[in-house]
Amino acid sequence: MVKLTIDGIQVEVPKGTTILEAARTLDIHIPTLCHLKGVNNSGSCRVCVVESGPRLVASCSIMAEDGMDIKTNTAKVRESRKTVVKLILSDHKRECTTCIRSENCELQSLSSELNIRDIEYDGERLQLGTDSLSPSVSRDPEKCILCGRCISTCSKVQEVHAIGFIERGFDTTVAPAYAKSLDDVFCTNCGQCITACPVGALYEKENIKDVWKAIYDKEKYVVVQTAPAIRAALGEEFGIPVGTSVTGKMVAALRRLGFDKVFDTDFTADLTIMEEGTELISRLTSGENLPLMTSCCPGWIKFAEHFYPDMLDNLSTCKSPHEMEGALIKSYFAEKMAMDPKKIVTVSIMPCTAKKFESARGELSNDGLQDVDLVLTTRELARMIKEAGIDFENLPVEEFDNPFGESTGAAVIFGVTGGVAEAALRTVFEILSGKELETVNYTAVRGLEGVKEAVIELPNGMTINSIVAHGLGNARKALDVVRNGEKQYHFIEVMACPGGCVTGGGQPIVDSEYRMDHDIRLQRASAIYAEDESKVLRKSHKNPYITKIYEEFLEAPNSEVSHKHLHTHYVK
Ligand code: HC0
Ligand code: SF4
Ligand code: SF4
Repeated sequence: MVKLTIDGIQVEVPKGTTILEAARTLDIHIPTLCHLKGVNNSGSCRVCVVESGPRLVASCSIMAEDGMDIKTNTAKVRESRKTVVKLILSDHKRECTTCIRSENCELQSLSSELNIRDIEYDGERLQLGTDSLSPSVSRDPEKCILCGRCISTCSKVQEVHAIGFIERGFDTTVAPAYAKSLDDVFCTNCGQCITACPVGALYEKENIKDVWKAIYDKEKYVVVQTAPAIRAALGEEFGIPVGTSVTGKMVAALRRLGFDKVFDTDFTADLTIMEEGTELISRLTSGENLPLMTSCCPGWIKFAEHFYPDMLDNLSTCKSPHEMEGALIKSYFAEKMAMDPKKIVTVSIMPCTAKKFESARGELSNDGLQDVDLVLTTRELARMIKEAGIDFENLPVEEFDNPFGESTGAAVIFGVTGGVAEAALRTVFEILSGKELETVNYTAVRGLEGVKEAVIELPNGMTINSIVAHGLGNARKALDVVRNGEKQYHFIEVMACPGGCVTGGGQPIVDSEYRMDHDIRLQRASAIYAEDESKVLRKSHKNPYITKIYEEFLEAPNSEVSHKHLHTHYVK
């Protein structure tokens, strides 16, 4: 332990605690900008400076030491912080009223908090233009404040290294090497850089106008579906606490926006378990292409295509659940409604920016029609609800439409790391053993450890070895073990985003100050697990609508019809 004084108060903290963290134990607020807990503590912006004796030091990166006398709120400290923020603002494209991050911008809040009213250094600005070629992530370097939070996320957490600092001095900017577009480099479209960015320099490619246009078009029948993780986070955009599930209000809001049907991606998550579970059982029997790797995360798929092309045969051939649902809406559902599938527009609300890229992939289509036409992130949906003047908090609770509205607890946990593995194990155990599971929860695959292992012993003596990785840096660690033949596994779940889809690149952006004391991955996951626990049915194979769709249309898991609509292939 070390003892120090902060603003005249004595405090004792464990060795290795930063001055910033030590101050927080006394409820002393020090503003930050480049700091992002667990990701970036470079101390480069100097907003968090405090006085330590005669020196000003960056409290986010300097450790507390015995005998320190720290002052966090002197005239010198305040002036220094103001100067730093004014210099950042002097080179910033200040269009706050129309900025995508207006009211959710850390620079805007900081400027207000420091009572900055005039910027005496206003001068030359970089004129670089926006990179909007990627179908998922747009980049406006004129709003970038060079904090490096996105770079640390892409390099240290995701280990993709798609972006970095380029050029020097005044010309420094954050971009892919040689100032290429994000569309021209090995970016996985995960969008984790967006949720790390404190300002409006990185944001999703917006498709709101396309969706309004489809809704207004009288000739079109517009069908929406929502991913498991949306319900666990959408409320945050309307001031509802992090970790609150808003499923019924979300359905009500979508109806009021004018969608003709409101379906749940959870239905096809259950269907994925039937298809992928059957694939696992047949690979376990034949011993071929093991381990089976999950295929529902498009960030992970693109990462595998770029960095592990030798392992693509291990991927499940299942399309991701929302793509399966899109395909079924334009076939099974269109047939039931006696409707021309060309008139149907399928819209997916996803916590994910990579789903925008995925939906445009040529192979995710049938008879010349894309399975999913448009993808909106949770943030874009919130913007539409606000634009329509809907009072979200006071909406009634409504139910999804059928035939794609019923789901089990196994489906909703897809939204959190370990969820796909847990859902698959619940079903595969019962099918292979012919016995009812006594404990439904597989806790070994839950939680935030980067790579989790679970060994499932079946009553017939068979063993299934699984691993679960979340975040692409962790995926690398897991895959390298498999590639080097160090260990044998049967099943691998990978989700590109740390925490899984609940903290996907399209989810509401929570500021770095809140994230210092709360882990939003755990908070949103708890909303998902509570929804699972509240369901009467918690295993995918028990969903009666799943039984029905096999009887009426798909025949059997992995049948020829299901392959036509529900399966895909990969690009080496
Ligand atoms: Fe996910 Fe999904 S669980 S990838 O993270 O499988 O985006 O929420 O919708 O499709 O179901 C995202 C979330 C989905 C899909 C499902 C899977
Ligand atoms: Fe890196 Fe993901 Fe951002 Fe692409 S989207 S630059 S891979 S963090
Ligand atoms: Fe998208 Fe989920 Fe994959 Fe993140 S983990 S890229 S949100 S599918």
